[in-house]
Amino acid sequence: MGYIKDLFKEKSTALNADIKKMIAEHGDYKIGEITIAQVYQGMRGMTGLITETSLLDSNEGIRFRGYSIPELREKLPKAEGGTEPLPEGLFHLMLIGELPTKEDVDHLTAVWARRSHVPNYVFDVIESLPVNTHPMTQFSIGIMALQRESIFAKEYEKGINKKDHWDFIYEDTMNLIARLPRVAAYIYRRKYKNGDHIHPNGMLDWAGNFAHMLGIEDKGFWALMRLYMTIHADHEGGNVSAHTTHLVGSALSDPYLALAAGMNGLAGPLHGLANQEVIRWIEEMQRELETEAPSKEQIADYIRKTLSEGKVVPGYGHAVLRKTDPRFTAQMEFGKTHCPDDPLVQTVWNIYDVAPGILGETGKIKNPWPNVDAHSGALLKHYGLVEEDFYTVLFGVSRALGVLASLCWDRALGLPLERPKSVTTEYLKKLVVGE
Ligand code: NMX
Ligand code: MLT
Repeated sequence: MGYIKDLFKEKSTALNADIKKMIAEHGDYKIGEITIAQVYQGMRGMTGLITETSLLDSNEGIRFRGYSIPELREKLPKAEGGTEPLPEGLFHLMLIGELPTKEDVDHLTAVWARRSHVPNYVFDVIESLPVNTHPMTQFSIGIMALQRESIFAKEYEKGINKKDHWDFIYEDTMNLIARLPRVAAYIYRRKYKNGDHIHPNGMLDWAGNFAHMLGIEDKGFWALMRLYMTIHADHEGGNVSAHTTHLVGSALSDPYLALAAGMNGLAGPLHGLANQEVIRWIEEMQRELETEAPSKEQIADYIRKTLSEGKVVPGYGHAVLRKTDPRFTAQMEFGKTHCPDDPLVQTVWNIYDVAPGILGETGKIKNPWPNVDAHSGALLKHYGLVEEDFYTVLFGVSRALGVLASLCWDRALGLPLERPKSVTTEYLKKLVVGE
């Protein structure tokens, strides 16, 4: 048993005991009330899930096991000569609950490199799809094809003790995370580079190797990938991709089935696909205004036009956040260091200067501030990753770290099948008149 697995067993056994005690002593403690409005309005503010890996504060943003993004950029181990955190370190933090040492991170890099082989039949399945199939669809199908490799599914079929579920979910998690960059890079090179594939380099870290397999050797891009893979990994448990992975996993569907389901949610334009939509929206604005660098006045008019057409301004707003997303700020800081003169990056900053005021004026948009997706595409374009319909796949590779670490916790804590109650409007009508 690898030592991170031993550590996880130790931590989860201890938490299991704490939870049993909490339920025994405080099981009836009320943590909120549910209103009819909440039931109709996407369950906003309704606490109904346990997710150990991260916690969101609506004003401050995400904290991973108590650490904010600026803290993680400072404290997580970095690649040799690198400036950004290695996502392996974030995974260790989410799974174990403690900051890793550089040795812990190197261990994970080595484990994932060793487990990263993707069987050829997975590539055959991807090849059977028309090349113009959306990359997120190819990604989800690639993960589904890999499901044949699930150790949990095979062991469950043989018959395993419920106490051991976590062990096989952990094994699948490690194998799946190790394989995802290869699947994603394969889709990228297939779709945009005439199938001219690049072999993995087993000497590189997980994100560095992913950048290498995409075919971008600029070390600034490798740094961006390490930051990108770290900041997109988790956003507590209620977001669509995390919640879906957790829900599907609660049926004891294995990590491949659960992650593919989560990725299908991430592929929606109100969730992860917004990063693609942001770039398309900016490019449409540039085309319409016939300028690469629209002025703030022109941007303001274009935002008003978008709103008047009943469309959303992609990259702005959030279901929970009520301030600028710290993931946006981290990317802005990266841009200020690495590409302050890039016209597209500057346009993103100009939008940031004018959009919140206009969105706020509508009086109905609860959060007029930018989210993570408002910035990422401009940085990717800067380094030559110009195919925006691939951007959500990058988000998905990163998101796997958080949702699969959580799936390990779900099974280690023995969380049951998720099955909330639903009612009809007719039922509520009778309820409010006291029938
Ligand atoms: N542009 C225009 N209208 C908006 C926006 C926006 N950026 N954000 C919210 N609204 C509208 C929203 O559609 C709703 O309209 P209506 O009452 O007519 O149905 C109204 O404002 C109230 O919505 P909120 O309660 O502020 O937001 P909600 O929690 O329902 O939705 C989002 C959150 C993220 C879905 C929403 O802000 C949005 O559609 N943003 C643009 C898409 C986006 O950037 N998504 C990425 C989120 C981050 N991620 O990666 O997942
Ligand atoms: C996310 O990263 O999942 C998004 O910000 C959406 C959310 O938290 O609801």
